[in-house]
Amino acid sequence: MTATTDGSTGALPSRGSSATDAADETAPAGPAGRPTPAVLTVTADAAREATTRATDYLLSLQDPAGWWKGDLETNVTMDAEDLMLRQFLGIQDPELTEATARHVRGEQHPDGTWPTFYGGPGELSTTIEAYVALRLAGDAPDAPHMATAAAWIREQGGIAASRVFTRIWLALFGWWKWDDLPELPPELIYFPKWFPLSIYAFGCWARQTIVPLTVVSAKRPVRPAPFALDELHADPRNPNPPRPMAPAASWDGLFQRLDRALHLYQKVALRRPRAAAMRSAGRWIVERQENDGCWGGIQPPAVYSVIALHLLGYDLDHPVLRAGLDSLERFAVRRADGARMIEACQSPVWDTCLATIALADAGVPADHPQLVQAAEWMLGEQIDRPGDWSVRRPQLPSGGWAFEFHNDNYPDIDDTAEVVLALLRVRHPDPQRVAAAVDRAVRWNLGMQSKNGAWGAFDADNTSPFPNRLPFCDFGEVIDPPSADVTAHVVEMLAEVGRVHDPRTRRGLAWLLAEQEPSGAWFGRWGTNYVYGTGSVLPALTAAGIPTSHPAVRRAVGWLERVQNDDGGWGEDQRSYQDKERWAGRGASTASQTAWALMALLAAGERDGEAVRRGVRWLVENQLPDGSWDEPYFTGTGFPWDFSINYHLYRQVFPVTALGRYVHGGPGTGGTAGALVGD
Ligand code: R03
Repeated sequence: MTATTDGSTGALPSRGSSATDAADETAPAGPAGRPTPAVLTVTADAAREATTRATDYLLSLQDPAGWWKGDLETNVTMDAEDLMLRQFLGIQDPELTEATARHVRGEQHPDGTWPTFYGGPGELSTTIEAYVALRLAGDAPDAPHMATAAAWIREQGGIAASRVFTRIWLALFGWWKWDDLPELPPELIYFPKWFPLSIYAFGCWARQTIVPLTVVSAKRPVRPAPFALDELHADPRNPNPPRPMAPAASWDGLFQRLDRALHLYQKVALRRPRAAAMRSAGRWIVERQENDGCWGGIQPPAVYSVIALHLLGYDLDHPVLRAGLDSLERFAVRRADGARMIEACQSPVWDTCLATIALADAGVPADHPQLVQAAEWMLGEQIDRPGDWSVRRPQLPSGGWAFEFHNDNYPDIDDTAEVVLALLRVRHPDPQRVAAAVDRAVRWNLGMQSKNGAWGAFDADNTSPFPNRLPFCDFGEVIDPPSADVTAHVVEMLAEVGRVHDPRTRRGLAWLLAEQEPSGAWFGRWGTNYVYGTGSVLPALTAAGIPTSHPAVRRAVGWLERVQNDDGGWGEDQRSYQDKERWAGRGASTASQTAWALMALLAAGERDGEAVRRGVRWLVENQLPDGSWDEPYFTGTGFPWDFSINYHLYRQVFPVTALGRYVHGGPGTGGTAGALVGD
């Protein structure tokens, strides 16, 4: 379906004078191998044409059911763990194994390693898990690609230096000792919700993963594989050299000694109470299985829940395990060459609300059938029952949205804010229904505000300092504290529903202003990194009435201008999470990050500035003939540095939003949208 971007005959309303007097310049070369227009003058015409092509492309991606969903690309531990799970359960499938192995092989670097993001360095645990997967697929240890990988693994310290999750997988096959892993007692399930190490003190993803792992850790299963992994030890004679204990007076030292005590307890634990704890954990797990069989819409709880329930006696053909295994198979994506890639999770709600905002801001009419269909689908996804979040908010009525197709237990504040912003942009045939849904969502998000005035992603006040101290927690984040990007999305939502003066909005705004870094940027928790944080916050500030002349806005504009690349784009490498001095705002230009910077600058009133003109030109020059953009770089964040995501729709939806706002103005450019729902 081809849409003109403003529903008229295609001639868009002329813009202000600014973009039409852009100097004619010969465009520098675009991406290698693609013809660059002989002379590209970035004028309103070029931007408008690019917007129309991109809008038509994005519209063409919508599913007939009304949603959008881009591949959610992460790293090969997802694929490796799928093969290890099948091996452990004895449900290997030769065709699946080979298709998965083909994907894993294809991601290996020439130096034998596997990275966690495009262009990133080899990562030890990822490389170990990929190596094991290929051994399970039949690759010989003396094959060149395997021998190179094994040599690198040994140089990095071998299995002993890998993360706990990796060593848990290896312990399932006897390749690592359970005694050489941190304890996770199933009695954890009994801790009251106010206890600092209650399972509700953990982020929701960690909670859903740890509960099943307490069962696995107590059961200590070993199902030997048909080969050893001695080649992965730095010293096979001493596979697990003793690690120095931290000083007893330190938190780490305390928790290491607690772990030692738990190891002793594991040996003497009374059978009946422990069995009762494991049964409680089993019930907790089954109660949280989603309608489609998954757990939390993400891979880790699903794989560990299937293993835990199997160890508790559930047969593989038990409806719960059948549904669990089927849900994991739905995370498999077949690439063009038949290779099979496993997604860590899926993002249809997130992709659909972002696509709707993009298309509306790019001039697609508010009553365009595809936007109405998207709104209809989103309305059907609103969650109307309590989840784990209600442990901290027992009186709060539900009304949020989750990230995935099926994840009623764990709606998130970010998706809820963005879905509201999307719904406000669509003229739905039943406006009362939309208003009621928006009202429930706004009340839920307001109710989920943390004590400090800001918002986390899945829970309120999920800030306990203790979970991070556990020896088990050596990967990713295990708590869900408020972040600038989520808080900004909520403040922008509150502004657009007419709650600018609500004291809770003002507290969120005050928190954002206090969170600004000395550089002028904001940290990005769920997107990479400072460009994402700043791109989220500036539109929120101006939507909430902060003038573009405000010092905080001016400092952010200055930072964005300083980090703009010579080619006019913006990019920020994952290394920004490791070394902010060197990498904050630095990296190869990408479509999504260039768009985030433009969204920030447009919100700051910089539409006529040089930085915006150069950024728009970068998007125009790097757009492909079909209206899309390439983006091999990972610009999404699961866990800073540890787990990066390439949301395949980001490279489309954000450039459409940025170009749309450049061409049309409107929300996010200092303009104000109509308030649908008042106080
Ligand atoms: C930006 C969007 C809005 N946002 C939604 C973010 C969802 C991001 C994907 C979540 O996927 C996960 C993958 C995971 N892996 N490992 C863990 C994990 C969690 C979520 C994990 C890490 C440590 C522990 C438990 C699980 Br402990 C691969 C709000």
